[in-house]
Amino acid sequence: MTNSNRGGAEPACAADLGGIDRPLPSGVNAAQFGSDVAADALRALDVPYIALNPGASYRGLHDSLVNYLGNARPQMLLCLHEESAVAIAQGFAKVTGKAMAVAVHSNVGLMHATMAIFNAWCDRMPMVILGATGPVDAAKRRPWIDWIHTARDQGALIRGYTKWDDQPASPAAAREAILRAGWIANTSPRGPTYVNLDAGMQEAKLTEPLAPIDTARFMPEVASAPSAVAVAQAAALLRQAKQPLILAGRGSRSLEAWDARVQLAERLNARVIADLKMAAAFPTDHPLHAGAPGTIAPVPEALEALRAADVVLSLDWLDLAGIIKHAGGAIGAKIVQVSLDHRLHKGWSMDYQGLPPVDVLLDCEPEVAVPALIEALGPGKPPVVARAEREPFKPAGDKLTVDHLAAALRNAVGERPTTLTHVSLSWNGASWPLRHPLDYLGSDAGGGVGGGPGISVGAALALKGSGRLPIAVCGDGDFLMGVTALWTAAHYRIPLLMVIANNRSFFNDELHQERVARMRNRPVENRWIGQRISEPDIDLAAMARAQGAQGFGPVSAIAELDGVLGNAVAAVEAGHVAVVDVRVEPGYTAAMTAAMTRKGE
Ligand SMILES: Cc1ncc(C[n+]2csc(CCOP(=O)(O)OP(=O)(O)O)c2C)c(N)n1
Ligand SMILES: [Mg+2]
Repeated sequence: MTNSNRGGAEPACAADLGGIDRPLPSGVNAAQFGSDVAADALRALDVPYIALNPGASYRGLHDSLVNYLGNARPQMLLCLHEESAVAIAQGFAKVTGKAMAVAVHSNVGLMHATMAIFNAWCDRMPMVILGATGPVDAAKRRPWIDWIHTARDQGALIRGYTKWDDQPASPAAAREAILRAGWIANTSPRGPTYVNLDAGMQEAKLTEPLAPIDTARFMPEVASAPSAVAVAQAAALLRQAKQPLILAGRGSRSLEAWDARVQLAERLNARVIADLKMAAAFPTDHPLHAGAPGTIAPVPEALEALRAADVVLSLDWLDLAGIIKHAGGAIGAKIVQVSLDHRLHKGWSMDYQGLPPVDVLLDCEPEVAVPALIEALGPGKPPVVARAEREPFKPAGDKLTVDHLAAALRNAVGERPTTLTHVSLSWNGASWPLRHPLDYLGSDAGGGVGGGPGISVGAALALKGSGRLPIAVCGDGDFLMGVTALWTAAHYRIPLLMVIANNRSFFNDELHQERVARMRNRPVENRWIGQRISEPDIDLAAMARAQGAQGFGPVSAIAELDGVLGNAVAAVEAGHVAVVDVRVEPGYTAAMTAAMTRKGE
């Protein structure tokens, strides 16, 4: 029973980008500068890529990556904005469970990166971010530019939502810091780490070579396990439960772990709830799954199952106190919580959510707890829940909605294995059954709009060559904020299908304005002002084409959807990035609309 710091599924593939952006041979094969040592340490982390936007503060490191490492292991992924560089690393980790690297320019580059780092932090996704400052030695600074781009305690900008940061003062300390950053980022609960490299240290010539070290010994496997007593207590509660319920929360992309969750649910005959804030964790069309997965609020069927439960097993559910509140407050059930997340909680952001009541805590990852519980429970009765056939999903009405978009998209992909790398806020969990851990990768996690495109490019990179078709469904607001991530996908030939659920609005906030208007007895008709993205309508397909992707649409009629989406799927299968602008009617699912417009909240 161990938690592995190398957790998560293996990368679906090592995408071959090797032919892109090849440097001339430099003939350099020994570390000569501080930044060469940092580059060596990065290679020791075994990160395949480093997503970056360049800057003079790390021109030393940049040179080392190109002319010392030969732009391989890690290979540079040039990004047009730091926010997409970090989002790409988040998407990559969502698939692989592992950190890749990111490099951002001194203070201003890091400032651009902050929202995406927050998303990755809330998502518990590992990445090693390299930044730069200085020269810290003021005597070595160029006038003006080096001064404005030097900041004291730059890590303070992101310390509230990173696991660890450092500003090493020598090449030996930089090597140590980078190894530690990789080790901490990849150790569960995972998250971003930041190493800030002094420009002076990077550019200084080594006075003597650094003594070699066995880098693997500095990143030991981290194992933690729940106590046998706690496992026995949890199993005893679950064994005598009449109406057990499993909250299928954060987990790895491993198929073995997925199968074990299904086995446990069937052994217990437990109802299961999943949620679109988190990646696929349980087959959503399994007869034990209660209702469709929601986003802002669980669907009524899920809440009924929770209210009826006498024992709840939370498999690292990200807001256990929150779902109990959704169910009306105190619930009668005993609660078993499986999570390591409390080890990560800090004081700056409240992303740790409410403090839930817990009767037994299994202080480990669900991947460790589930097999332990299956073993402790021993063989049981066959499931008693009838395997009733569910009604196939049918979009309602004759106006083009996101439900029509989803139905046509499923039609267009047919039996191909797909990964939803991102879905819009308007997405209906009922429209797309999730049957494999890679079927859906979860949300941006920090609620930072604009993350969808970059996350999807990173996920598509990790999936390249795996046989899975990556599909991003983005809101128009999300697309417009993160749109330049597309260029990186086009340049590095990363196939990706992106469909825009284009309601020509920051619609989420129309609902908020409606609620305020209702509460204040003011005209709800005005909810669109300061929200609607029209007059002029933006040509989203042209924005895609401008960056080397194929652009389709706008599609405004249901009858056109099948043909256009079919062509877009064919383009992605031919290796392209395809973006489809679908003009949908504004609207969210009933459960979400009700939760958002409820009085008094
Ligand atoms: C960076 C950022 N800015 C603003 C918001 C507030 N916000 C939440 S959802 C949303 C609208 C997003 O629009 P879109 O992606 O088109 O989705 P829609 O609600 O229209 O379906 C906004 C502006 C946010 N969460 N993050
Ligand atoms: Mg919108």
